[in-house]
Amino acid sequence: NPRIRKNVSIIGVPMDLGADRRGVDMGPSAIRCAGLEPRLEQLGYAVRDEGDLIVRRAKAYSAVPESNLKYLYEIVRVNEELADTVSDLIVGGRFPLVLGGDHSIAIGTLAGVLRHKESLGVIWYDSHGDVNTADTSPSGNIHGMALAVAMGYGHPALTGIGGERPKVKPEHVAIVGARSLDPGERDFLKAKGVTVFTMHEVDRIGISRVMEQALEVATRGTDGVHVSFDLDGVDPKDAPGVGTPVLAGISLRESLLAMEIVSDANVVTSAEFVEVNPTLDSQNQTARAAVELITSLMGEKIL
Ligand code: 4U7
Ligand code: MN
Ligand code: MN
Ligand code: MN
Repeated sequence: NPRIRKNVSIIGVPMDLGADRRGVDMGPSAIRCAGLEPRLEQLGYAVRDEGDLIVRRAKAYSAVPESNLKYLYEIVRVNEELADTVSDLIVGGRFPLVLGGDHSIAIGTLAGVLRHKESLGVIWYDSHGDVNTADTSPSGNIHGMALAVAMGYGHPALTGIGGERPKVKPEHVAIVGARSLDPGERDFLKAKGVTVFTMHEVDRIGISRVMEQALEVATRGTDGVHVSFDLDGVDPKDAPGVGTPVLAGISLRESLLAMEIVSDANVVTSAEFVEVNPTLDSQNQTARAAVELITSLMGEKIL
């Protein structure tokens, strides 16, 4: 897999401030416990675990509810650190693999990658759109705003993370698996021209054609593709350990095929796997699913 670098760095971000349910901060630990590092080593990668960033507890902070952006300033601080970390790893020739944590950490990951890319494609695998802003969000939870921020929409404290750098362009984004969009998100996605493969398209044309088309969107005119994988994109039967499960989703089998198709395209520059909540899981099933999805993305073949 030539685009994916030989040297992989795992970065844990035990963040749960962007979501209402506590517990997603334990995601990085659960994914490590499911055997991520040895599995990547078996694929021939030189893996370095960079450990976890430090995230302060929710109790120590005010949610700043009047701005409809809960825990704004601690989320900004962590994402600035994440952007710097990811950027430094890329400079050092390493592939950044970020483990969440809630999806607000995509803001920092993408900000770090975009210091090195003029034009980055994004595959956003999720049951949600994550394109709310403070004005449209029904919850004030920043994990539901991360993709909008990455495209440059939202509170300046969020869109400014990582400093001056290109933003993700709507025409280079493909959302896969959407089945829960807020009214303001529908308007936003249509107005900006973001490509959305909802469950309707997955059912109609199948996951393999969806992924081929998503790759077309994310590679046309770009110099790399970032995969942002929210485990709630997968059906809750296969991934029950997530904070905001949405029924009738993409099966784990289809999701593994999706990652294999992306892997075969040799375009991936960076990835994150987010929203695993071990407190809602059973037998670490969702973290184990995450490990299978990661190894598929990183080129594992059955035969
Ligand atoms: B996730 C929601 F209202 N849209 O904004 C919101 F339904 O990263 C959910 O995809 C956001 O898990 C889910 O709060 C964020 C809600
Ligand atoms: Mn998400
Ligand atoms: Mn989601
Ligand atoms: Mn373009």
